[in-house]
Amino acid sequence: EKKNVLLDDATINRSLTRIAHEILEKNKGGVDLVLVGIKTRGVPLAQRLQEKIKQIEGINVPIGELDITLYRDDLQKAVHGDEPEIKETNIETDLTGKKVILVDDVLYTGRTVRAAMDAVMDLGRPAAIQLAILIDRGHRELPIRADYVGKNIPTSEQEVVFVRLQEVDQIDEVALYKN
Ligand code: 3GP
Ligand code: 5GP
Ligand code: MG
Repeated sequence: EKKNVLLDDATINRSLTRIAHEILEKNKGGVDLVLVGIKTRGVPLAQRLQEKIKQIEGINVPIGELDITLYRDDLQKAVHGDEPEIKETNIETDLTGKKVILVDDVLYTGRTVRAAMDAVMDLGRPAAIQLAILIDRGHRELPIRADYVGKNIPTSEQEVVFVRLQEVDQIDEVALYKN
């Protein structure tokens, strides 16, 4: 196993600062935005974006959470075409007319985001749904792309991107593992 550090804490922080600015630019401010983090690590990323938007614009954007995982608990055995399942939604804000920004750590096949869009549409009628992602590792199986990307990391299917965040893992680091 070989480990290759791709992003350190300073780089992650700069990426999130840039994304916060991009969100505010694209949406002409923070009004009517809702950040929705996809568990586990999409949630602290959404919180960090909320904090940055507060610092930049003085606006408190509401936050929600979605829990979406593959049916199988063994990720190594996950097969192409496996459908992610919505386990839990915790979104208190009424999404109707809002611009919903989904936030996740890694974008891969796009199936998780598709499931997240389904869950959001079930809860209301948002004016728009956008996607912010820390790492885009490629290999999409659906016509889905992110509006805001921390870093594009072309990977082989054998490689795994390890995202570790202070709130969950006591360290901020993105690394590429090769088996
Ligand atoms: P996350 O919940 O913080 O995003 O899906 C459970 C965890 O397993 C994820 O953490 C993710 O980091 C990690 N993981 C690593 N490789 C994969 C993969 O190929 N698919 C999925 N769904 N998760 C993966
Ligand atoms: P997708 O549904 O796009 O295939 O995968 C997205 C979800 O699976 C994300 O929530 C992400 O956490 C997880 N995932 C997929 N591949 C990886 C990976 O290489 N590293 C990490 N950390 N998570 C991954
Ligand atoms: Mg994730």
